[in-house]
Amino acid sequence: MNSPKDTLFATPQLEIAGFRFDRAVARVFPDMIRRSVPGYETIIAMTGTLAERYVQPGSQCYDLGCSLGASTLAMRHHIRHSDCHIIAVDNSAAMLSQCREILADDDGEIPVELICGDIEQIPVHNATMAVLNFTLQFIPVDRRNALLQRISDGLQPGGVLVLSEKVAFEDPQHQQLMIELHHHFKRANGYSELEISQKRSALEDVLVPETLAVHRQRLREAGFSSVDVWFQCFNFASLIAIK
Ligand code: GEK
Repeated sequence: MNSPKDTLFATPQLEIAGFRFDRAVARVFPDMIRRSVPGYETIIAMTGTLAERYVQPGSQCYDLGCSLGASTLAMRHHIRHSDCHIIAVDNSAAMLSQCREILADDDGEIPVELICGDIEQIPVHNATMAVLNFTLQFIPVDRRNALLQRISDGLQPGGVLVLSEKVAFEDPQHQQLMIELHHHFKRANGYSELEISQKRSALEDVLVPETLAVHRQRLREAGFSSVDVWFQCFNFASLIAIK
């Protein structure tokens, strides 16, 4: 997908406000996420592979924090049953309106319901697949258990949750190494030191990473019987959790 270049943090800002998913971000989002998240494109492609395997006839799929609908499109084009339904939710009106345009140009046959709303309020039922692709990290830590419990309760036995997150590490030396390697990745993708440091400040307290151990335990407590990492590059990881 061709998208305008992300230059949002290219010029010095006197005060860095907390990061928000507004129109300026929605406009450059595909470029921003591709140049910032190592493995993003692989994770999206494999979401399609997982949809092919896990989505059952007559069931629902949820893309929670859908942004411009990349995971929705991956599922839509790989689900093997025409009687399924995808529910894509985001609370950014700017993201949703652009997502709506992208979906209008897509020829997939599976119906997609777009909801501008809070994923903490959306009922989940009769699901065989749910995707939280780099979204849980924006939910306050003390509310993450409740959200995962609701998703687990709404999944059929055998259903899958794909949870992708920026993660933290207990070992301070390893944590520092992962941050440096991630910054190297961003520099190699054309971001300047100023852009990297201003974006980092904007995400402080907005995006809160946790360790993989915390994610695994939370998923198990929410009722997932099989939980493990299927993809990781530096401090970005994706887990498969089977109900
Ligand atoms: C992708 N999954 O391309 N309710 C609904 N949406 C929310 C909430 C909330 N409480 N909090 C944050 N969001 C996408 C990428 S981006 C990841 C997801 C990133 C939304 C927010 O508006 C944004 O669109 C998305 O979650 C996170 O696969 O930018 O790092």
